[in-house]
Amino acid sequence: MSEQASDSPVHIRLDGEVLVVSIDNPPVNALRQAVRAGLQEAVERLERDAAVRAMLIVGQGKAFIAGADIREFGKPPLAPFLPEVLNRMEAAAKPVVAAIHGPALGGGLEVAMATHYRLALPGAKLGLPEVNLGLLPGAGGTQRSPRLMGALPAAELMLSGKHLSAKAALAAGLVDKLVEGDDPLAAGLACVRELLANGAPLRRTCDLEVADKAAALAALEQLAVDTAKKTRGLFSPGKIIECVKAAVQLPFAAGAKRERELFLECLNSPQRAGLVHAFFAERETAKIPEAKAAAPRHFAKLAIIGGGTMGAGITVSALDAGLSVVMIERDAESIARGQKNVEKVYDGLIAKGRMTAEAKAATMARYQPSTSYDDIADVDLVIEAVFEDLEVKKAVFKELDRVCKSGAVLATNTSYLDIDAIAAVTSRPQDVIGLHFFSPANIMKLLEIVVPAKVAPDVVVTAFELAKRMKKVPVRAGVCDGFIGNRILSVYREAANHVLEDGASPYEIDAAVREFGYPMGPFQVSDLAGGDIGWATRKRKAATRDPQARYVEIADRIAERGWYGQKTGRGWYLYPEGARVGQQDPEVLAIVDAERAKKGITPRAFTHEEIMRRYMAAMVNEGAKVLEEGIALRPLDIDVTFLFGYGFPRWRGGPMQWADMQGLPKVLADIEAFAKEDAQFWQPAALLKKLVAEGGNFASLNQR
Ligand code: HSC
Ligand code: NAD
Repeated sequence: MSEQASDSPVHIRLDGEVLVVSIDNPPVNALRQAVRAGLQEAVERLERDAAVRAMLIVGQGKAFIAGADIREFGKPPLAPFLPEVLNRMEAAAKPVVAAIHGPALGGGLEVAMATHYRLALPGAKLGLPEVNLGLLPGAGGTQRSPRLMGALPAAELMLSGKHLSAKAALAAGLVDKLVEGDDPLAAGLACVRELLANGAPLRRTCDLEVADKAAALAALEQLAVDTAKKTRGLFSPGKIIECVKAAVQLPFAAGAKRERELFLECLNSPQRAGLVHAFFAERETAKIPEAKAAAPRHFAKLAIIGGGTMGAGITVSALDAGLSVVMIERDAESIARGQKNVEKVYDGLIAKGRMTAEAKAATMARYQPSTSYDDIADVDLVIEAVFEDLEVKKAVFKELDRVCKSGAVLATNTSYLDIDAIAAVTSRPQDVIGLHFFSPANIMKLLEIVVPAKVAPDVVVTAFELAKRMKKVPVRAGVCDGFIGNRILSVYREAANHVLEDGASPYEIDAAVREFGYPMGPFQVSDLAGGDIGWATRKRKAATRDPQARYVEIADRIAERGWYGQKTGRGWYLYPEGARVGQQDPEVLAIVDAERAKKGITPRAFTHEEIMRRYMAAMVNEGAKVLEEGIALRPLDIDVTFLFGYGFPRWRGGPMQWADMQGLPKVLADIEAFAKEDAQFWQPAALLKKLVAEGGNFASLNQR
């Protein structure tokens, strides 16, 4: 029987002598203010009600408690605060037990660590993933976890953001007991009754000492050095280690005070804002207009046309999602190579001990190689990944139209080509869609779902369902040259070329971009992907290029020499004997100088900040154009595209979020200043001007 206001997300009732506290805040029982208030009320009842001998906390639905309510960060704080509620709970003179059956993350695990006994059911997932949001555990988690599991394992858990299974949590000392079944209430009540019957003593985590303090401090020193190298530019990891040191060196209350100070520093940092934006944006992109009106078509069997780099990677993704695949290639030799490309991925996993030969055989049993289109008459969905040539793709789609069953979804993995034109060669444009995977397709999370004019809504929804099955992050895009990502990329890459020709070296530009937080700069990326790819695109576009537009020929000069990057041993960098990290090449600098001289350009110096202002202004301006043309639904779709497909630093939230955080007037002022040098390239987007005039921001457009 509920003895509380029915609208409270915390149900408190007495079961015999046990106060059962059930958290009921769907979908994941986040600790919003009303939940904290409910918990506090329960603790007060525990303290004052003589009929209560113990308290049990359980979560309703699929989670125990997934942590603080992330939507509350950045808003004025609302009492009661979790650390105080938990300290009071831990101090209670009667036992408190947590029975964990699903995610117990962040503040959720902090609740559990402040109880006196913790049970875990098979589906439990325990972790302190605050680092992924630019935070640290702020409700005693940095002080209690080292006391339970040891300083180094606790720090590693917090730095990795990893979730532990029930078994792993038991081994780590985070929980006291594993119980079978899926009913946390029954298991929890049985445990509480046993504890009461045995007169088990209270065990307060805050009273424990961290084990082996001297060794722990030495290990933390080393961890701090390693972490600073590994998490370049990130703010909260170093603070997490500071908190763990405090846990080793200080009494609980003093350590918790230090944790609060550092938590607030993290909370107020721009990195927290960027990372929280990324968290929600990643979950929003699947919310598309078509989903309201249509259901996905059934699919179980796929055809992949082409077994090259992309076709093989997509095949692996499909097989890993439990789907069956018929791969089609041009001839016997090509299909043998295609199959080898697929098997290479699994053999790599076997070599690393991450797959067994039996599992590979079971997976490959769902794979069928073929050189005949007649073998795909019964497939539900086709993904074409042949050469990037419109005529070749049109020929393939004519074949698909001929052989595929009615209602089959026909997708192309083109990077740039006009999907409306591809759809038009079929008798069923309503079934044709773009599925733009990124390389390596079995690893990269981004999937641009490109929606041509005539496609049926249920095909779009099917594509999103496929993304979900393949564990990809889908982004809805419209048809244009390069869709969202590659279209914007080609513009800021051009801005980088301008800076190169005007005076910065490729090595300075790469360094500036890395300093901003990217793992690699654009010239390193070009060397990795192969300079021939961009060269081919430039040649394809040469006929339609505006002769008035500035064109930087330096990359062509490099490619003409056959310097395609890593695969040829040199590109923008030198890669002696297959080295993967390039060395600066004086000959490249000489080519750059010669090209400048040819155009009469006197090179000037650029600071890293000046380089990035141009790089980012070009990115944001083109992003705004992509939005005003409806190619992207919302700014967050652009952000997610860059976070998951282009290595944009997650802690900056994405380019549009970055622009909001800079202030749009500042970005527009930069573009207008650059336009004085090159008015054709730097044409401010109408949407950007409108937002600045209205005092608006991109975030306001995410609410659609
Ligand atoms: C934290 O806990 C800080 C603490 O240290 C407290 C500090 C207090 C200090 C005070 C000092 C004064 N909040 O992912 P899904 C939504 S930080 C709000 O699709 P799944 C999500 O947006 C937090 N909403 O489901 C989505 O909404 P939609 C640490 C949250 O089954 C829906 O739930 N915890 C939310 O694939 C379903 O989510 C974390 O970082 C939250 N905490 O995965 C855990 N969590 O339907 C973050 C989820 O409207 N969450 N939502 O789109 C996760 O990792 C995953 O969501 C789960 C479920 C594994 C829980
Ligand atoms: P690739 O050259 O590695 O593979 C293409 C394969 O298609 C070859 O194995 C070839 O034999 C096969 N093929 C050609 N014509 C065929 C036909 N008529 N029938 C059956 N098979 C045929 O190329 P890739 O890098 O895998 O690119 C494939 C597509 O994916 C292109 O449209 C490309 O733009 C796109 N794409 C590539 C990348 C990338 O980084 N490589 C990223 C995203 C998208």
